Order: sequence, then C-alpha cells, then structure tokens
Amino acid sequence: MRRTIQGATVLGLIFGAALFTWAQRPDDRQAPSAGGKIRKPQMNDTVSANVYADNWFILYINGELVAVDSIKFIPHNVVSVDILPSYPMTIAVMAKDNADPKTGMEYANTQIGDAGFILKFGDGTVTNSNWKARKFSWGPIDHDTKNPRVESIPIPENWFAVDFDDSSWGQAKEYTEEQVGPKQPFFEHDFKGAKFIWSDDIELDNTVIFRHVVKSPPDGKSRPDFSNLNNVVPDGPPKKPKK
Ligand SMILES: [Ca+2]
Ligand SMILES: [Ca+2]
Repeated sequence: MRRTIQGATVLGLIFGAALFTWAQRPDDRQAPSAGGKIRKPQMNDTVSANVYADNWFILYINGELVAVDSIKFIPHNVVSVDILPSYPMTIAVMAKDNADPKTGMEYANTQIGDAGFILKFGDGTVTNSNWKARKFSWGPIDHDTKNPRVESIPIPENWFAVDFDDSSWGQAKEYTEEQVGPKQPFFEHDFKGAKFIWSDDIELDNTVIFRHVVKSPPDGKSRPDFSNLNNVVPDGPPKKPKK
C-alpha cells in the first residue's frame, strides 16, 4: 500500500513536471542564449518602426536593408514597418532632400527647399542629437540661386555596416516641428519623444547619412535575441504523423 502511494506520488510529480513543461511551450519560454534551442519569434516579439522623411530615406538595421521610402518626393508619407529588434542595434539611414543634383534646388529649380527626418521604434528608440550625422551633398553653395553650385563627397560603400567607423562624424542637429513643417501623415503616427534631425544646414544639406547604436532596449523590456535564427532549427509545433 505504502509502495503504491509512493509510486503514485512519483507518477504525479512526473506528470506535473510534464504538464508544466507542456504549458510553457512554445510561447512562454525565454529563448536561451546562443547554442541552445530557440523558439520561433512571434509577431508580438516585433516592434513597429515609424519613419518620416522630407523627402526620402533608406533604412538599414544591423547591416541589413529594412525599409525604403516608397515615395521619393511628395506626398510626404510615413513608412511604418515591423522589425524584430536585437541589441546592440546599429541603425543607419541615408536621407535625401528632393534636390536637383546639379543645382541643389527643389521644385524644378524654383526654390532651395528644406529637409528633415524623424524616426520612432516601438521599443522607445527615437531620433535626437545623440545620433551621428554627416552631409554628403549640399547646395546651392552660399544660397546662390542665380548661379547654383553643388558640392558632394563620395558615399562610402559600407556606410550602413555595423563596423563602419563613424567616430569622426559630428552629431545630428535637432529641429523643431515648426522648422520642418511636417504634413498630415506625420500626425497620424506615433512619434512622441522623437526629434526632427538633420545635419547642420536643413536647407542646403541635401544628402545626409545618420548612424546610431542602441545598446539595450530603451523601454527596459527584455527581449529574446533571434539574430541567430538562421543557425538553429527553432522549436515548432509537433509535426502531424505521416499516414
Ligand atoms: Ca524637401
Ligand atoms: Ca535642400
């Protein structure tokens, strides 16, 4: 009798442990560090990225192309995409004002035209003067619209790479909403806490690259690192037995 109770207790413990393991699968388990099994990322592991550029941008995260502004000039649109963050997160953005490459002027060479860029991720990442910025094309030099001239320097091939050396670059400059004058789509998306940025001259600087490293999630939330997903087979639901 005693043995039976002991057996039942052991069985109960085993069953309980199995039930606990089952209940934890697959969504509740934290992904272990590299080398172990990793669960499949779900949509609630992603965060939204909202990006607004006057006039155009291309965005890389950790060296990979993530988003391209689908409208190069007007209307001024917001690009909103889902991203699966992993930290440290290197963000690299090339932004362009819609300037004529020969004159540096906008709107069929009728005006100098200004620029602006702003970004916010769902993890709390925002643009501000902590970002690095460098101009690569600017004009018309001295605001001379009669004899407009443009100066440009070559864009480094690996400007979006994680290990690109931006240590000599200056900081981005913040601009107010009034200075940039964003259009309606901007107000329909969450940019709270983000600042408009550009390089030193928001009128004349027409091609600018921004870079920023987010060391850990700004909202403090711990997130599994799925960046090695290509190197492991993630746990999935059991396959249906073959008939
Ligand atoms: Ca513009
Ligand atoms: Ca301009």
